[in-house]
Amino acid sequence: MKIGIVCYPTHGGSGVVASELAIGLAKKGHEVHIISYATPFRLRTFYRNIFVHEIEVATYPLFKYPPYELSLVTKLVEIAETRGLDIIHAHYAVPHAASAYLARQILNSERLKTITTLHGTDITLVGADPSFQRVVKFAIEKSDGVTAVSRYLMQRTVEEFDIRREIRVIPNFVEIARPAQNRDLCSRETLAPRGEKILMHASNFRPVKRIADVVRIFARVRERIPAKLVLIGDGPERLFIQQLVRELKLNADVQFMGEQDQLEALFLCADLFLLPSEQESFGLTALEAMNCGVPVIATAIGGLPEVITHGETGYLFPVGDVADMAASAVALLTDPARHALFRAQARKRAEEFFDADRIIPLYEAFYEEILRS
Ligand code: GMT
Repeated sequence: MKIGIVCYPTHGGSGVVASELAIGLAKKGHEVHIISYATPFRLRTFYRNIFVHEIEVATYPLFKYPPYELSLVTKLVEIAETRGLDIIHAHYAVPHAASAYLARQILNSERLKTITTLHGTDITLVGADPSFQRVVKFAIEKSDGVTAVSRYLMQRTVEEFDIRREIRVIPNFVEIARPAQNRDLCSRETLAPRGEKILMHASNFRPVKRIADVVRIFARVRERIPAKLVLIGDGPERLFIQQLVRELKLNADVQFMGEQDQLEALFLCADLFLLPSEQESFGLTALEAMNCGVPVIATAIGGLPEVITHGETGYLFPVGDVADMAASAVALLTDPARHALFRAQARKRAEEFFDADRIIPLYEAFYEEILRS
C-alpha cells in the first residue's frame, strides 16, 4: 500500500506512535509518506520506503495566524496525486482529520481513503473546546475509518461528540527488542552514584501531567529511602517545577534531562516510573517504561488501567493521592522480591499485549478493510 501519514513532529505521544507505525509499515514493504511541518525526531535517520515531506506554511503580514491546515491540504493533494496514495492516515484529529477530508474532496477520488487516529487531547482537551467541537465531530464522521488508542478514548469520543459510527480500538505499541539494543547506554552510577533508587517521569510538562505531584511523591519517598528523581521532557510547567524543587530543597536529588529522543537508554536505569496525570488516554511513556521492565505508579484514570495492571505491573490511585502513591513506592522499592516480580510482570505485559509485531498488523488489516469498503 501507499500510505500518507500526517502527524506532529514533536516529542508528544501521537508523533511517536505515527513515526513508529511508519517504521513498522515500511519494514513490511509498504511505501510510507510522512507529511509534517518538520521531520519527526524518530525519523531523522534514513529508513527505506519512508519519504518525509515537510509542509511549507505560507506567511503574510495580514495573517496573525498562518493557515497551517490549508498548507497541509495543499501538500496532501500534491503528494496523493504525484505518489498515488491509497490512504491518508491523520494522527491527532485537530486539524489533521479536517485537512485530510478537504484534500480528498479536492481530489474527488473514489480510490483514496482517509483514516483518523484519535490520540487523547485532540478529543478531551483541544477537540472538545467549543472553537473546534463541530469541525472535529464532522471530520470524525466523514473519515473512512477512525481508530482510538484505548477503549476509554473510544467511549469518551462517542459520548463527547455523539458519534454513531464505528471507532476501532487499536492500542499503542512498543518495539520489544529496543531495550536490549540500548542496554549499554544506561549508566546508573551517573544518575545515582551512591546506589540510590531512581524514580523517573517523562512528559511534555503540561498542567495535565501534574508534575508537581511527581515532585511531592518523590519528596516523601526520599524522606524514607535514598533516592533520585529524573525528569525528562520540557514544556510550559518546567520553570514552575524547578521553583518547586528549589522550595522543597530537593535540588541535589532531582535531575532535569530536557527532551530526549530515545527514552529507553534512560528508562533502563529506572526503578520506578511515575505518571500521576489528570487525564491520559493511553500513557505511552508508561508502556515504554514497562517495556524496559520498570513498574509504574499512576492515576486510575482514562486509558491507564488498560495499560497498567494494579498490583501486578504497578499501582493506580485517584488523581492527587500523593500520600498513597508515595507509600506504595516506598513499599515496592524496599521489597526486592516484589520489585523484581513487578519488573518482570511489567515487561511481560508489554510483550504480550503491546508488541509492535502484534499491533502493526491490526493497522494493516484495518487499511485493507477500509480500501475494500
Ligand atoms: O500527552 C500529551 O499531552 C501528548 C499527546 C499527543 O498527542 O502527543 O498524548 C496523547 O497521545 C498519546 C499517544 O497516543 C497518549 O499516550 C497520551 O496518553 C495522550 N495524552 C493525553 O491523553 C493527555
